[in-house]
Amino acid sequence: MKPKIYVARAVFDDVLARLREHFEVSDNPSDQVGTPAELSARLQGQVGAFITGSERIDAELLDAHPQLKAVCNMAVGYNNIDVPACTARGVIATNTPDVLTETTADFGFALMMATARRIAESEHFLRRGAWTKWSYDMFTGSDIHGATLGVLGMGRIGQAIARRGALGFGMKVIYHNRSRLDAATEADLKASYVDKDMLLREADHLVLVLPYSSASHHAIGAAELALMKPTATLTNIARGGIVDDAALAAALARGQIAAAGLDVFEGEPALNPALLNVPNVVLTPHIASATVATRRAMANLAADNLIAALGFGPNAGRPPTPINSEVLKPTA
Ligand code: 8YV
Repeated sequence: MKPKIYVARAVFDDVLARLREHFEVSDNPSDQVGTPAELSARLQGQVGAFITGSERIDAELLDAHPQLKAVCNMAVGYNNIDVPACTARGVIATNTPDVLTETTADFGFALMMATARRIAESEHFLRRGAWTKWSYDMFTGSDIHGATLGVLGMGRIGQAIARRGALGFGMKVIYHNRSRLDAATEADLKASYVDKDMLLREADHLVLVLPYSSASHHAIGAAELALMKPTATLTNIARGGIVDDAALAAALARGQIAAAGLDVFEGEPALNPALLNVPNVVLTPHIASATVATRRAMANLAADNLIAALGFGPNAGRPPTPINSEVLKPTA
């Protein structure tokens, strides 16, 4: 008899078919995001779960399902998974790094540019029929080329954004991260390490690419926004909760910074309504990794992880991208 797994959200048919070769699959073709109780009910008897960032895996859920052996996230960020709780119970958790790096960096750059050059705001103006004449200062924004790019969180995606800024647009790149990059990588990216206050004070365009944790909760709030230049832009493609959205909406409304681009929100898919009332913000629904090719790569990597974690396929027992590899049996 095949082991049972739950695929918590709709996903590509061929990826489901790959999973069905090895497992008895329960899926969710309606793509409803279940409540924690519904997720728990669907996990009855399942040894593996294919999840996305919308499904929360915590100690209570794991305790209710001692048969669960693997939770495989179709996302690089894994703040939806209590990893220590998984590790303590011998449950392998996996994510999907690397396959989305360049796509997500493209989007971060695009959102930063749309924000600085007021693309969404001017399109709304045009669509509502408000364009009657050309004016010298109509929708004047700020330059990207030659400006100072600030990157908060210099992991894989942060570095890919820095590379675009330095090599493609002649930007001066400064960054802040928990740990400093080695000198060779800094030289390659033409990026200079600065403390967080300096990053906030100096950046013309600040992009957030750090993981969410209790330590990064509201890393950008009223005090941090107050340090930024009134001409600066802020782009968040990381996670909701890293920015205090209420403080940001207030700062945008009073012109404390010029504009913001947000792909992620506190409590998403709900939005702080104050953000809808300020014109100088570009809002997108968490789509930074959303190209067909990348979503396929993410889904296939999550499936590879689940297949291997449950002892099947060429990598049986060795999922390619584990988060808590200490749970895996040592190789002989
Ligand atoms: C996902 C993301 O689309 O990978 C991540 O961490 O934020 C996005 O690429 C989202 O989390 C759905 O799982």
